[in-house]
Amino acid sequence: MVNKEKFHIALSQGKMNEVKELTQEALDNGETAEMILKDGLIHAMDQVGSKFKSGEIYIPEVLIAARAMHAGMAILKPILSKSTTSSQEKVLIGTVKGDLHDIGKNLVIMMLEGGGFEVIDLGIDVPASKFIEAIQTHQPRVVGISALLTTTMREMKTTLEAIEKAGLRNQVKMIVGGTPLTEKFAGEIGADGYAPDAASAVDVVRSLLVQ
Ligand code: B1M
Repeated sequence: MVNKEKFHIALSQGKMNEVKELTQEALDNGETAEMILKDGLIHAMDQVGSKFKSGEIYIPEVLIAARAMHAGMAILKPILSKSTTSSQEKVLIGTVKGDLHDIGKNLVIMMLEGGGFEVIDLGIDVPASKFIEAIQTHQPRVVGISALLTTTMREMKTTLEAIEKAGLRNQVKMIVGGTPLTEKFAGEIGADGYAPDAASAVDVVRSLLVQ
């Protein structure tokens, strides 16, 4: 079993090497990458989020925890991104303008790569114009947008509208995700799909491609 408490202590203290060691140790003990992610890294980061919300900790602490989370994710990346199939389908993905959160998006990328997709990562704080430019350059079949803030959720609608206005909406399927989102919101802004987590994002992308 993944030692949730150890992960929590190491991650919340920003101990990158310790998080790496715990991740490797769990793998060596036969835990799956998915379990380590869920019960180790994500569980610990959720606790950091709760403390941040209640004002027990501040942004610097969250940042060092995020850095430690990335260190653990780097150990899991080769496993999660290891694909046995190659669909050659391209997925373009980015965190919406005004939003700097990228841990969840990076996980979605790892899972998609593991699912055999070629992923083009536009990074964080991505304006609609950059999505449009990248669609024209890379010609993806699917575009994914991530948002973690209630304030940036609205920017997703702006991005979808801009893609429509540029005459590119019929070329791509759009999937959105991030903690504050719901299936209902995704429908309201005109997205084709919504995924609550990284694993289901792969299923949603696959289902959009057969539509
Ligand atoms: Co921020 N932050 N943060 N933060 N932060 C949240 C999101 C918050 C919920 C914390 C809280 O109050 N409890 C809160 C948002 C409140 C709200 O809007 N309702 C918040 C806030 C307020 C802020 C600031 C405004 C704080 C401030 O400045 N006063 C600020 C905003 C900066 C900005 O973006 N402009 C800010 C800053 C930061 C840091 C930079 C310090 C850091 C980000 C570092 C980084 O990402 N590199 C940070 C962090 C780490 C968090 C929390 C603690 C953790 C987020 C995370 O990485 N979770 C978060 C609290 C929380 O969520 N518990 C919080 C782990 C990750 C695996 O989950 O990102 O949900 P998640 O991704 C999931 C799914 O959502 C889904 O799959 C992923 C994997 O399963 N998913 C998709 C995500 N994208 C998807 C896309 C898809 C499909 C699925 O398709 C395209």
